[in-house]
Amino acid sequence: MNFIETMERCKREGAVVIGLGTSNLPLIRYLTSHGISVEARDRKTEDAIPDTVRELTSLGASLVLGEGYLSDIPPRVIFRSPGIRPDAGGIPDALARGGFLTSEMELFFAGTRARLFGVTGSDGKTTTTTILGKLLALAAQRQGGEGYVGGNIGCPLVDRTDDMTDRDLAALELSSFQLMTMTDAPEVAVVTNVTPNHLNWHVDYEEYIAAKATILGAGCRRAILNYENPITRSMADRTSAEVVFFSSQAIAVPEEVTGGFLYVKDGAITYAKSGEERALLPVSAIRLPGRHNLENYMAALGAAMDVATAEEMAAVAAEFTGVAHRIEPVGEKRGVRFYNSSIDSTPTRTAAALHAMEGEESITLICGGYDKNIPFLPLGEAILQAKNVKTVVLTGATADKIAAAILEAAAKTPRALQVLTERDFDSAVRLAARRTEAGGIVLLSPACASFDAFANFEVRGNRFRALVAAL
Ligand code: UMA
Repeated sequence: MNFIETMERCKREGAVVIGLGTSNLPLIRYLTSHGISVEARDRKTEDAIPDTVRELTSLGASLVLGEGYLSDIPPRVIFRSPGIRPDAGGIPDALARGGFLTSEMELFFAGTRARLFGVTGSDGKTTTTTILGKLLALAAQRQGGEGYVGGNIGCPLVDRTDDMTDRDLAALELSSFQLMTMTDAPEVAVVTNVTPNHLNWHVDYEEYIAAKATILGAGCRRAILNYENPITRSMADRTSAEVVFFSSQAIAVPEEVTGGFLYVKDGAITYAKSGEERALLPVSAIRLPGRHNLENYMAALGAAMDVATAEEMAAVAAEFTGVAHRIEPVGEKRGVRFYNSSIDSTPTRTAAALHAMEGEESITLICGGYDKNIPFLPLGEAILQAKNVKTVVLTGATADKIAAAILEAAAKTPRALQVLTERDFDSAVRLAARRTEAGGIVLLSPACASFDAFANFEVRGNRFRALVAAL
């Protein structure tokens, strides 16, 4: 259904909105402002979300809360929030009876006049989207429009739909949860890389990969794919869009690449196509550390290169020093420096953070958190390979699993490494501080989500910052 058909049906029948969080509250405001009556559902009870209940009641929404929130769903237009599986509870039954499943993001895609640039991947989404958003903002302003940044990064855009014009450019971070049921793709799509993640939510790794590949579906005109990741490389076969590969490792355009290719040549990120080359940005202009950030820049530049100028790319690189909670320096005590990388919720993110800190002498790593059933052996291996990691302090629900993975990896690559466990987060941070000598670093890079002890990674990172300040 297109935007007008969806809105018309909502106006006739009313809409059902399931999940009352960051994505769907602005959606409900938007729908009700268009005269649509909303039935709002969530597994939480009224006591857990009193402010939300008050607001929704004042907007005239009816509420179905707590146990049974997925039963007897009326067969109308049904909006699910990203965290709710499309096959949860009574959703399939409502669809079988004529309901239509969609989402805040899908309605935004259908309704906006802005040009859409989507970014997905297991790691690097937020930084790539942030860089891309800055490039698009400069490019949009030059043409009299506005740049927007939204999606999984924490900012829904549906309530801005009506204000947008075709001079606007939007950078969207899209998660597998959002993409899974999308039928539209953005004009330009980036897949940074794909490694196992969210395996406690997706049925299996195949479903996760397929969800990510949705970003390359109908409507996508250009795909920016990581050449060094086998899964994203093979995604070129799953799209009819023009493919541009990027590689942080290639020293020349590989023979089999026939389309566009981004790589580092003579110290600059360079775009090569059909024998012609264009230098986009000197690598030395990038102010973020590590190969993964070079890749984030390549992906963002590849996505923006038709709208942003080389001057705009240089201006963004000169100004951008990183995203909060991502290898963020948060203080120095007794000669020990503390870095908050609370956003690292997967083993690959932690491996990337360790990679970025290669030049450091001595690191105490704080690791562990909520259990998403991700295999931890790659984390164990990354920790053992990073010779400057002298101590690991394990915390949270996954502490024992990570300890076992480190032991397993150590059987293959033995070396001296102190592994301590302190289940409570605050005590773990204090222990890490005590065990680190002047000149060393304490790095919070949990390799896990935060939900075992915190509302989200930002709360965890802020707690870390506060604990460091109080040391
Ligand atoms: N809920 C249910 N039943 C469920 C799941 C959730 O009733 O089975 C309810 C919860 O009680 C809660 C509401 O739904 O009240 C929350 O919805 P949600 O968990 O779907 O999340 P939102 O608050 O709408 O936030 C979502 C993203 N969260 C998830 O995908 C889990 C946010 O990404 C995103 O910033 C926001 O939309 C923007 O619109 C967070 C995230 O962790 C940061 N994303 C994952 C990641 O990046 O790894 C995918």
